[in-house]
Amino acid sequence: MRNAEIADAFAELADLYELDGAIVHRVLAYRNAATAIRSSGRSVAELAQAGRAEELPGVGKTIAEKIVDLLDTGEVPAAKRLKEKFPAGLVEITRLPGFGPKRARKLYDELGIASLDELRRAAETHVLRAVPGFGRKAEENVLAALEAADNGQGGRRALLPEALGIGEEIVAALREVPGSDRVEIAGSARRRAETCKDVDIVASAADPAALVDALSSLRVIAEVGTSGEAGARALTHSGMTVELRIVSPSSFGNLLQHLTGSGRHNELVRTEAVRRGLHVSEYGVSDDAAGTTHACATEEEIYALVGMSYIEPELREGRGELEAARGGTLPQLVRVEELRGDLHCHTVASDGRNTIEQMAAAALARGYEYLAITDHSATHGFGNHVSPDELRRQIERVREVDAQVEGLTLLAGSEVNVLPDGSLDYDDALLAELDWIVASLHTSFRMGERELTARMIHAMEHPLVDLIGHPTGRLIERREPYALAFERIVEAAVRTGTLLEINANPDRRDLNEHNARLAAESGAMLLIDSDAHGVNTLANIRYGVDTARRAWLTREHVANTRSWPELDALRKRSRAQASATTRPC
Ligand code: DGT
Ligand code: ZN
Repeated sequence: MRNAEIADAFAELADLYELDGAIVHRVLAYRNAATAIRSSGRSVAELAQAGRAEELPGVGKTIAEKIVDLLDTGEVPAAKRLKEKFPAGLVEITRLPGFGPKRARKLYDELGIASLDELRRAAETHVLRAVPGFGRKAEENVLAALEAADNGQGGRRALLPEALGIGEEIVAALREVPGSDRVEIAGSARRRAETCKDVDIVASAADPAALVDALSSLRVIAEVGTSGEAGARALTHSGMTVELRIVSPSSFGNLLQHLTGSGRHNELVRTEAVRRGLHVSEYGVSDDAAGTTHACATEEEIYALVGMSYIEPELREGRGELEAARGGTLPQLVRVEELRGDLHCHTVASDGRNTIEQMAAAALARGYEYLAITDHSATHGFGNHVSPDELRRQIERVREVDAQVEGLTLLAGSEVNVLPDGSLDYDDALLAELDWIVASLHTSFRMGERELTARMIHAMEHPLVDLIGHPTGRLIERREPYALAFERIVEAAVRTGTLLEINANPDRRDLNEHNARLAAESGAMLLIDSDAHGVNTLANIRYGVDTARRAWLTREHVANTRSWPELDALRKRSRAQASATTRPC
């Protein structure tokens, strides 16, 4: 059973428990476990069978046992029992945008609605508006959501750039409104998660109504649903929900901290506060014994009150950040300004849109010191490819442009396809003429785990391979990672001195934050690349930095925070040379 299937089973179990009115902790526990299982770089089925599932974050004894039950019988017993209690259609309703188990349960109790079809009929015949908490608007929203679901857009989570694009546009506009004070993105977008369900925005303003009016009149906004002094919920034309919340400046920090989440992080903060006799909420930090409430204008004050240093939003996932903040051992996270070059990009020679000259100029404009041109090799399976002769000419052209461009070291590279047997797509003599080699898998990745792992390790053992590109091959929300034994890949990376890429393409973000953290902790060196296919996508590097920050990485862990000579010196080929020259005769 694949991780995604196991994760789906636990996400469904969480929904069922919520339908059943279980306490929120239980529901959250299963949801967190589902997330950890989905994003694990290791086979959870294998871990569970070896009795080691509890090594996963958020998985304790109870959930570990349930995973084993699921593997043995194809079903979690508790889910089976609950499914007998609730019709299957009801679970589908909980997944509609604007719903959730509580509202679905209410319609089930009041009107007996137990399927999407029954829900559609109830909205069309206006029976829905009779239920408290549902009105004319709710009926319209239901029909819109059902239509979106029919078009295959239901329950869709947007990739980070879409959410940030909407969020940054709205924030910029609201900051211009007279009387607006602070306006910030919160929620998953502020934490720079891979995907976002909605865009959360927190603001403070002397005149909240003016802020809501300004939101309604923005071009991106299609309609505003509920709204009032405390904020508004709106929908963009692309179907994204925007939640705007407005507070007084004195407790802006409290609401921002609360709505930034994650839910798990907040829960842990609250638990820690309780140990100190404090209660943290979106309204303030209250001392029950003293009967006082401390409103916090900034998040720093909240963390200070519970005995911690400020925690960056990207770390707020309940992955050890509270302990580190208490102990003063939080990492100094890598920043996008610290990157000094990009070592993976494409030009018109393969499937890129711009020339070498244009890419070099764009890299210079970003302030980079170096750029590697790495077009695809011969057998990558799509677009133009670069034959050995063409590669020789491309190397010459790169050298020419390098001589012309002041202030940028332009490297002649290639993104070489790794063939099914682990060998590379050009012969060694040609590879030796290149300054920089990225090896990636683009074809034949439907292999068993053992073969695929061996294939990648074989490529890593090649003395000229500097970097493995997008090592796990996943596409966010679209394609599962290759069947790799990731721990063995990390071990090989450390042993051979091969760098591992965090590919910053927002569809990939590969390595993901879990694998990148594991790799760095194991002593592997990482490198953040844009994989740009044109001058505009060099800026995608920010999403790779987001992943690196969510993986707790500092500049030390990331090779391209170094100058080219420094990075060059730590490559395996330089090390091999050094040891060859110092070897005694
Ligand atoms: P998303 O929207 O699924 O991409 O992820 P978030 O993290 O943006 O979640 P969202 O929009 O539902 O809520 C924003 C934050 O508000 C969330 O990260 C934590 C906080 N929050 C919202 N509802 C609850 C709740 O019921 N319990 C707790 N502890 N926190 C909540
Ligand atoms: Zn959100």
